[in-house]
Amino acid sequence: LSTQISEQATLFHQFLLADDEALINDIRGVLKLSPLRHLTTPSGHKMSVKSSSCGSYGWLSDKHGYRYQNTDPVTGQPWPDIPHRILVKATEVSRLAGFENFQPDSCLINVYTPGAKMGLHQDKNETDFSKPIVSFSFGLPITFMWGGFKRSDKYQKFSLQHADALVWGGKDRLRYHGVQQLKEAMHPLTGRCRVNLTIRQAG
Ligand code: MD3
Ligand code: FE
Repeated sequence: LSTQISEQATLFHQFLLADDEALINDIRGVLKLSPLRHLTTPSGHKMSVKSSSCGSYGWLSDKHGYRYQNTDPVTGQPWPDIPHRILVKATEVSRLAGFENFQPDSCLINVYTPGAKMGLHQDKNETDFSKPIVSFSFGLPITFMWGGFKRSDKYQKFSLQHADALVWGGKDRLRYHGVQQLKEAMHPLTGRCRVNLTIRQAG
């Protein structure tokens, strides 16, 4: 079952359900090597999500700006590899959405606890906007905001739920998007949090 959000954005409901526990364990393995941390925006605000990355490039935000970097500043080491199962599911779902030749080299892990949110923004630190982005959601549901090409454009709301996969690219690649505050609740696999992966070809 899938929902066509826009011409080049497709939400595959519960696409990851058969592999949910294995995928969550894969993420736990990454987080043992590169732990979650709060990033700071260039303006000096602490982000409400906690983040880490895996792959050749990890996304960072600090007082110097937003960028991708090939080492984790916490460990001084390269980021952990993207777990094979995550790569397989991401390339499989991107092909279903009509994007061939997607070779992910970066996976941002964002963990939301109740109250955490992400305001409307564009993802534009990647080098090739013709490549899609794939997002995986686990645990508690959240309300996703799907906007236009200006921050002030109206947005539509969709629920992102456990084991959902979302793929977008093409003309929709630079849309403003975000998520509303996570509501207090408990999920059997993740506890009181939501885990979001954004899988990208950054370099
Ligand atoms: C549509 N995360 O990490 S993922 C992010 O659910 C981020 O945690 C959100 O935005 C989350 O950068 C949304 C789905 C998503 C991501 C980027 C998009 C949808 C998008 C870019 C353009 C259009
Ligand atoms: Fe984003």
